[in-house]
Amino acid sequence: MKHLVKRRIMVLGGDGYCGWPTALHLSAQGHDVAVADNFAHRRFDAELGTGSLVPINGLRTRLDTWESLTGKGIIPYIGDVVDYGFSRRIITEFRPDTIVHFAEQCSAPYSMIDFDHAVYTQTNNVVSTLSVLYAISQINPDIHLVKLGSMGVYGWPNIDVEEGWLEVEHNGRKAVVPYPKQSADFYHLSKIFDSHNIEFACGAWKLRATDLHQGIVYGQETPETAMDARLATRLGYCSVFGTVINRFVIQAAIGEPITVYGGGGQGRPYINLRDTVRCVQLACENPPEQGEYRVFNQVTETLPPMRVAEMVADCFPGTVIDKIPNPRVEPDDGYYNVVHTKLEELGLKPNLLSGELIGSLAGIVRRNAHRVRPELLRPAYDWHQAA
Ligand code: USQ
Repeated sequence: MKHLVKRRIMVLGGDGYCGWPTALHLSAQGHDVAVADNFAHRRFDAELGTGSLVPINGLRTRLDTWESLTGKGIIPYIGDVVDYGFSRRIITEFRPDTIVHFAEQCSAPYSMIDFDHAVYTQTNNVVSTLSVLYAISQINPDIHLVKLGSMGVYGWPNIDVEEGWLEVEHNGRKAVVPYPKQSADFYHLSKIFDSHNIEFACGAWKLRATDLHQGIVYGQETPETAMDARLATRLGYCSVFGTVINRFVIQAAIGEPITVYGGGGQGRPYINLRDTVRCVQLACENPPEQGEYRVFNQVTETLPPMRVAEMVADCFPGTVIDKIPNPRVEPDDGYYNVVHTKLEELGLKPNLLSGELIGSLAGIVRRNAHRVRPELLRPAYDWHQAA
């Protein structure tokens, strides 16, 4: 059995959908954990009138509950990592050996609302990563940055999506180059800029980083959050913050039609929340060499949205699948195949979408069905035109 190297891990964005369960999971594994958050997602909910289907507690209550149940303390830092002074302060104080960076605006539809939301998304995301890169390089270049990227940075090329790099032959010469990046919205473009900035900093300043290109996360419970209702993580269901599998299960469980955008015929990449927290743990516990920029495709399976809709509908007889005009600019059909072996080589055992997982999510939905505002289920923004 592998001996645990106890690490000091700071989770930026540690109050969010993925960040909070990740912080708990790392703490449960025996690591010393701190979280930093500026509560941006709670502000987006106030701005748009959206919210979590499952009630969520404030960070203080969450941390106190975790400590009372497990005896493990997690240190909170409240602030914005876009602020370079804040980034420097928390790294100096907590002295992490690993920083997990989730602290970005996470929604493609949010980034496409209008000019202000596009500018906010790109400024917030790109500058937060620059701030962390500069702080690491100035304070302790040995720190391993584990950065949440996105599978959406690869677009939908008509060839296999490789894990970070592509071997090309051009005019008789061969090279291994970063896999071409293309994207369909300003949010995913921000992740592309992040990747280039991180790769540059690893080369120029000899930092070490893992870029986790994560697929579409679904699910709401992990073993740690399921210990107590006060530890619950958010479950978005609106068209801006709800991710597709969660939305389809919520729609079907409350008797609303499942909204497949366009034809829904092309594959998309997915990962269960339980696997997200495990992947981040594996990345933290197996750091790259100094100066190395590493890419993992954090995805466990690919399915077309229409196939997901059918799997969900099979669990709820009588469910209507409603193909509605696609508010996004994205292909409806075509080849999509993703290589994702590196995390499995490190020990990930994927939880694949199944009737059982759909059923357990549906149970959570039914307990909170009275909180759904059905009008938030329909797409609110169209990105065929600049607003
Ligand atoms: N979709 C539907 N019906 C719906 C909602 C979505 O057909 O009611 C379709 C969309 O058209 C899209 C797919 O489902 O093709 C996924 O949409 P999504 O909203 O679940 O996910 P997306 O906007 O791609 O973004 C999400 C997360 C983001 C993360 C990304 C990973 O919000 O933070 O980076 O998944 S990935 O998609 O691999 O880039």
